[in-house]
Amino acid sequence: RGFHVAVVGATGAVGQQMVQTLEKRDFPIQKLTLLSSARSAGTTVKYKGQDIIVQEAKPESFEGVDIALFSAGGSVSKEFAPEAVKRGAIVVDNTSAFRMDPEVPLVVPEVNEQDLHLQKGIIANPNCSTIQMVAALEPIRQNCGLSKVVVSTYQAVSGAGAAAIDELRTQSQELLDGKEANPTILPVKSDEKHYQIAFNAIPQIDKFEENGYTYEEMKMINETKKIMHMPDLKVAATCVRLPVETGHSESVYIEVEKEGVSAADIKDLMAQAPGVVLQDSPEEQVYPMPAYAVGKNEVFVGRIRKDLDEEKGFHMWIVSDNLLKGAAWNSVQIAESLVKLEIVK
Ligand code: 11C
Repeated sequence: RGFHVAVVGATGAVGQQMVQTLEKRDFPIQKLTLLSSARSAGTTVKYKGQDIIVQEAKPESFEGVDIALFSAGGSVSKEFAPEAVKRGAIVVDNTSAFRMDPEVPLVVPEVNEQDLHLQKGIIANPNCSTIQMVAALEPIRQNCGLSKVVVSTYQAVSGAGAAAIDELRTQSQELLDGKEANPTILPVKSDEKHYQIAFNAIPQIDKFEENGYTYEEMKMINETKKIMHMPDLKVAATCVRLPVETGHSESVYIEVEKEGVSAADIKDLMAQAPGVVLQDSPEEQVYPMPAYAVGKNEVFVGRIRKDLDEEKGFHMWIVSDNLLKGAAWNSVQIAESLVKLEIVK
């Protein structure tokens, strides 16, 4: 016995990881339907040694589907997620299309798995940089309270999709060969200007909002408050793209509510936190790094220090594979929770 699972956007950077994660976790699948835009339809994707042909997504594609994992862009989700729900599927959507909809739970299982019971057909998977941060912050909130978060990110190009990975690779080689960079994708494909990412750092991820923050920064701010059920939490974010292929890193400053918390207390919390691995041993140069987090489902935390001026302030460094915990693994983990909680039967 298993479920009919559909992956929408199966040929994308995240979609491919979703298929691989379903296979690695041995998710109970009776039938797997792989869907994409017309452009990528007809290609094949391997699942358990079999070549599965990717089909163009149409409303009828969702007939009989129990769980549909979407990662093909917001417009595809807006068009097809309601069609899937109409046909009885539960949708786990990895785009920003429905995240802030009050009717849609926004879930990181380590933080707010019980919100899944509120679902009305669509469940949203948060933004990658938000997921890894809240997974680490939730045990601190539970034990010490949390009043303020200031985060600066160091994000990998794979967050912007397969074309951005190609751009980093091609451009790095061109520059090493003494040629000129010819950027066309980053920071935002549809924006007027494009900048070199190889050997550079770009302080723009997604479009600018009227308040001077980028959409990525506002996602981190708004999604964190929603997932942690803390509408009044003070959150500020600065999001930066680096020439790293996969693995987002974050420098996070927090202020707790409880008096007398030490860095050792925060380290103990991280060592016990579900889905989190503590890598913090300065004397042995042990700290998280994206190159070593790639391919792993966990969130890695280190460099935990008490602020030198603020008694309740702490600094930490949080790293995770943005395509796995930040996207594919969190989506499959939500699907596993749906089965465990008997929301899909
Ligand atoms: C990035 N965080 O690194 C973005 C990608 O809202 O799911 C994920 C976009 C999203 O570019």
